[in-house]
Amino acid sequence: MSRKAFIFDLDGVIVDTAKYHFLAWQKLAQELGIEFTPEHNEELKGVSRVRSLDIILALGHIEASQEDKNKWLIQKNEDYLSYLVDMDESEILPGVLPVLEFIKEKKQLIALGSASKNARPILEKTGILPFFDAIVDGNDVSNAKPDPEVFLRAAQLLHVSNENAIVFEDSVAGIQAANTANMISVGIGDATILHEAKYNFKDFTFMDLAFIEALID
Ligand code: B16
Ligand code: MG
Repeated sequence: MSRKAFIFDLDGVIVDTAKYHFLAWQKLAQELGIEFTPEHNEELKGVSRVRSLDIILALGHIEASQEDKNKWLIQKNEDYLSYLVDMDESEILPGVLPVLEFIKEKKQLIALGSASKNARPILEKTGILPFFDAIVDGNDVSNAKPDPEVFLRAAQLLHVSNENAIVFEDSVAGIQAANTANMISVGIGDATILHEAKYNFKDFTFMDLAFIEALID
């Protein structure tokens, strides 16, 4: 029996950082005179920082120089990081810790597969960094989801074949990336939106540990 790699997305799966991304993007949008709503924010989930700014500028029909864009990207990230200062283990989404603990108990492997360039400090602050055997984040990949690069790299680092990898994702692009990589995709969130996933759970509290056990056997 070969070991399995359980690959977790970060935002929307382990922690809800979307609310902080929203506040930081909204502040910038306001300064630029662009209306930016929670509905717009949904479209930024799992999307890289650079691409997110392009989407927001397009909403306001603003064409900007690279210099301005770089300045706004730095400003947004500084605002975002200010919301993370007090982050601790209480921000881990319900049901995640028991799943991480169970996977470790069963001597299986755990990786992170996130678009965020702030993934490491978030794992550190929430105290779950030691669970991870490999971390692949926005600093390591050049192709964003739905390109499978982030998950392929994680499986490679763990020396696990793609068929033996299981991906937990809350974004449509992430589910598509997992499917393209021939990995088992598990949608966390709205099953209607994530209908391309092989399995679906509203959140980790709806996931029985028997589900994880069955994937290992
Ligand atoms: P950063 P994930 C993604 O994280 C977020 O969902 C997305 O909203 C964000 O723009 C992206 O990370 C980049 O984050 O600005 O921290 O580099 O869902 O892939 O874990
Ligand atoms: Mg996500």
